[in-house]
Amino acid sequence: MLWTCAALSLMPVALAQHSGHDMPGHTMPMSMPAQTAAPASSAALPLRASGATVVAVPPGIGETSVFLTLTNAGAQPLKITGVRSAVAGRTMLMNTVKSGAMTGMKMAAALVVPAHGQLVLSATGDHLMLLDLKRSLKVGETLNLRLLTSDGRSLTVGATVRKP
Ligand SMILES: [Cu+2]
Repeated sequence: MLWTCAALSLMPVALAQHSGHDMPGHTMPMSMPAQTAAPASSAALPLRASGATVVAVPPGIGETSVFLTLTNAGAQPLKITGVRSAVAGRTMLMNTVKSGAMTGMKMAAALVVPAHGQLVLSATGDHLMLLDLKRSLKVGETLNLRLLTSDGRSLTVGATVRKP
């Protein structure tokens, strides 16, 4: 099933819609609780993040979207299988999908950064979501996000809270 995601919408009420969509996908339990990350390998990921942005939402809104560009300098594709943040009780990876005239989003098990390539997470495409926010986010503050890969490694990214 598809549902709308205000982060993807061109409408000015985007944020209110985003926060309001308590659709089934958003209430599903995540595959891993935040406390149990896979043991990290010592080898650094050949992965670089840029432009990491957490969309600012009004106080009391419990969820938001994350956009960034990931560049993989390695010869193997890298699968992002999760994201962790101290400010979010739950997180999701989202695919943007089109069904006829409708654009919506659905949960993804993984997002792939191609070998020697980029994965662009944006307001008009695939993205990450932070849910069950534990506090209000301040515009301009930097939040640490930990991106988990399928091989048990992780990349910590500083993401700035910005107005859309
Ligand atoms: Cu979304």
